Amino acid sequence: MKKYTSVHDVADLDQLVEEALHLKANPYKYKNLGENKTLGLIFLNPSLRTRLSTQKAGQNLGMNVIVMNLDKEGWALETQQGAIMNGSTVEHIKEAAAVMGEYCDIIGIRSFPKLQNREEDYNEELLQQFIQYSKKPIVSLESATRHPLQSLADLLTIKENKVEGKRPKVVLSWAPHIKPIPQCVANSFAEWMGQADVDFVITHPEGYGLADEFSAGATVTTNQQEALEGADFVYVKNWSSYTNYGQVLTDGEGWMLTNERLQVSNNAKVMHCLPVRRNVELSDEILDGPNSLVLEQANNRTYAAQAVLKRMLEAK
Ligand code: SN0
Repeated sequence: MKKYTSVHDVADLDQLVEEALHLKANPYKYKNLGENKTLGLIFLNPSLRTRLSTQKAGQNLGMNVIVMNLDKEGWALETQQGAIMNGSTVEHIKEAAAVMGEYCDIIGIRSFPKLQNREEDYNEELLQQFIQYSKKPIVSLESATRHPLQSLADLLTIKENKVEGKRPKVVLSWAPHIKPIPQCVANSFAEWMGQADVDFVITHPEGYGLADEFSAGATVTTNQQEALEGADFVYVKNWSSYTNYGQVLTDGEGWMLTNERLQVSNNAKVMHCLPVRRNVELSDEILDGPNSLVLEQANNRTYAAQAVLKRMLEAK
């Protein structure tokens, strides 16, 4: 595997899931695979789970791991081709990515969308330039449009918790938030569920439809109760509008999931990628209740990352 930026980079999804579950059971089996190899993790935005789980995944494989908070510790990066750099940017991504490529065997990069210009964000300019100029395998640690390590961990979690022999009903349910949030996690989850053996439903208020390329094949409804009927898994997530790009269109009154709302479900397990705003996105009663899978999802982040890094190390 030369890059891991979306589900489309995975040729055999089932096998990757199996591999991650195998690593969960045997985390140190390949502890020599990454000997004398360097994993560089570059962050342009905050992170807790992605940083720690990907670092741990690299270490489990015997890699040296270096982390840089490029937004705080690096020079201000220029990404425009042909820019006359007489302003606030100090270093062009052409040199920055190329230099990191010299130091690292695999690079992970996190860069959120700016949520100002849809075309710019959805072109994934920063990620594409990193791939081009670093010349090294790139793992997305959440890009402008997707969060593929999260989605792989989510798929592992569903696989571990589903009833054997039953095709589960999985619902992605929009949740309220206080500020504009990227579509990445929702896009990515939808894209992965589209490839998984599940019945997939997305529910959100008017104006929150995801881009067609992500929601294709899903049942979409603005009636949350209807969506929750018979659900086995409910994935809770806020995102800002794609059509009115980056806007918050509603305060989302009534959309926060509660046990009462879940009564129509099939005793659904509840998922969230974290960080979660308690009692805005999700109620305490659910997060602290027996059906929450949020900590197991976070735990599975390590093995999702480890499976991806293992494949990249083996490809060399
Ligand atoms: C990010 C998102 O894409 O939803 C990262 C999730 C892994 N989440 C946020 O930016 C939350 C920020 C907040 O203020 O709650």
